[in-house]
Order: sequence, then C-alpha cells, then structure tokens
Amino acid sequence: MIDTRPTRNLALELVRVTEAAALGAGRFMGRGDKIAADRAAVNGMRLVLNSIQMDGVIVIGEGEKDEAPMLYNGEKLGTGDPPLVDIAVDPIDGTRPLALGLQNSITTVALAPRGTMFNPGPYVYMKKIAVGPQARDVIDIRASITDNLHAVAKARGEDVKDLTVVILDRPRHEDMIAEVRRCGARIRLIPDGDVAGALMTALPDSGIDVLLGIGGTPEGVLAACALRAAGGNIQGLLVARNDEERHRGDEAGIDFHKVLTMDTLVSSEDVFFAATGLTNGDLLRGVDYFAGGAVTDSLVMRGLTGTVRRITSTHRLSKLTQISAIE
Ligand code: VTB
Ligand code: MG
Ligand code: MG
Repeated sequence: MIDTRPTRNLALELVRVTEAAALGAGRFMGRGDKIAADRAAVNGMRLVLNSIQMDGVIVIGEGEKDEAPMLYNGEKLGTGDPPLVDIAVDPIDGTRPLALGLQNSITTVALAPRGTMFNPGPYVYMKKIAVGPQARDVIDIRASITDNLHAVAKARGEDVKDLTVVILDRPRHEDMIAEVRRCGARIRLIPDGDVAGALMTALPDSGIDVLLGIGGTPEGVLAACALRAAGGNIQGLLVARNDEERHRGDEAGIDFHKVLTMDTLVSSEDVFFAATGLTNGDLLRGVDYFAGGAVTDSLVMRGLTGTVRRITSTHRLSKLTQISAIE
C-alpha cells in the first residue's frame, strides 16, 4: 500500500533560516554598509541551517559576483543526517537597496535532493525568461521577445498590451526594453531583485506577468526552485561577461547556446523554498522592529505539493540569545 501520510515539509524549517537572516541583516537598513549587512545575513542563515536535520551542501552560495561574505560553495551544513540535499542561498538579494533603505530587498534559500541543482561554475550571468502557470508551456528563450510576448498573451487569453514585464534597469537591456515597448506591453523596471521579480510572475495579484533580462545565475536557480513550487516556468542561457570569459568557456566546452530549462536548473520536483522581506517591497514586507522584538513577513513553498504559505512571525528578540549575538 502506498503511504499517503504527510511527510516532513523542510520549507517550514527553512523559513527560520530566512527569518534569522532578516532579523540580523534588517538592522542594517539604510546604514550604508553592504558588507556588514551581508555578513549578518550569512551568520543568521548558517546558524539555523546547521540546526536542521539534513546533510546539506551549498551549491549556490552567492557572493562571488557581488564580492559578499559567502556561504561558500561546497560548504557542508546541517546535522549530517539524511536527507542529502543541495542548498541554494542568496542571503540578501538587494544589498544595495537594503544599504540605502530602498524597497524590495529579500533574503532567500532553497533546498533540493543532492545532485539536482544546476552548478553554474564561474558563469555568474544568465539571460532569463520567467512566467506564471498559464504561460508555462509557451515560452522559448531562443525565440524573439516579440514572439514570446505574443505567445504569453495568447496563453493568458489577453492582448500583449495587457502584459506587464519586469526587467532589471541596466544599460545592457536597452535593446530588449525597446523591443518590449514596440510590442506595446507595459514595463516595470527594477533596480535589483530579479528573484522576487521572477517569483511574482507566478503569484496571483502581483501585477507582474513576465520577467525578462540578464541577471545573476545563482538568482536564476533560486527562482527556478520557487517557480517549480508555484507552477510557473523559467528558461535561461549562460552569458559570458566578456570575450575572455567566453573564450575560456568555449575551451572548457561550455555551450552558451544550450537552453537551461527548469529541469536543468533544478531537476527534482521535491524542492523547498523560503524568502523573508528585508525592506518593504511588492512581494514581502520588510522587518519591523519594536522594543524587545520584531515582525517578519515570509513566503514558504514546497514543490511536491505546490503549497505556498505566507508566514508573519512575531519574534521576541529578548528571548533569542543566539540571534541577538549575531547582531
Ligand atoms: C540581479 C539582481 C540582483 O544582481 O540578479 C543582478 O536580481 C545581476 O547583476 O539583485 P548586476 O547587478 O551586476 O546587473 C543583483 O543586482 C545583486 O545580486
Ligand atoms: Mg546577495
Ligand atoms: Mg543576489
């Protein structure tokens, strides 16, 4: 007989990881010190990740591109007991907005069975297209933006002018933005934070339908974990930063034309994802401190069941000696 009893949902433990990161790093809002903020987030994450019953290894430890204090790739975390898992973290996606007190900074983590997460190596940039459930089967990153937007609109039973596309505000996206404008779709330019941007495509009422553009590869893997649980889709292509990187990639046999599908980015449905807001944003509210405590706002998602939970927590910091030691 098949065992249909509910199984452990690691995402409910992961939310404590992002909450700890947020409680520590949230203190740095607007204080102009990105490195100190990232360090606080990393310390909070590591502390709680190590308390989880799992044998985890960091596959996505953001930090290289942004020169942030990292949870380094290959670092082992957890109690060392089964399950064997890959871990992806972005302790802060949006260190700049956090350091400047601007919107949409989040902390995020994902888990998947060992060996199922894409390891980007040194290739820190990825071209991405992400959409929600209604358009999951119609995107093709090799096709033009125009074709993709028409396909997405059709799948949603809408006109292209009804679509809102979120794009990182970067000079490298000038041509892409011009093409989206020619199509007549609406654009939401964001200064940072394409994990949240990608995830919003799959959340009802977010007002965002498509994410386009070149962002971080680590962020692409995290977004894939979240979109897998939310029923959306993402495709990517690795992008070399310069001729030298392209040349080295060619020599190492990297195919920059190979489409990174959802299955390549995370090949298992058994994924867990959590994110907590650092500053107020479209997806989540930021940390709100009060005398002796703080309130956090988080999203918790599980691939196997597709459950998306929103968790608002009140923390009694005066009782949390370890977390206060992080601050
Ligand atoms: C994006 C964005 C991140 O990196 O992934 C971006 O979502 C891409 O790199 O918040 P550049 O900033 O170099 O364009 C971040 O901005 C930082 O991790
Ligand atoms: Mg970061
Ligand atoms: Mg980031």
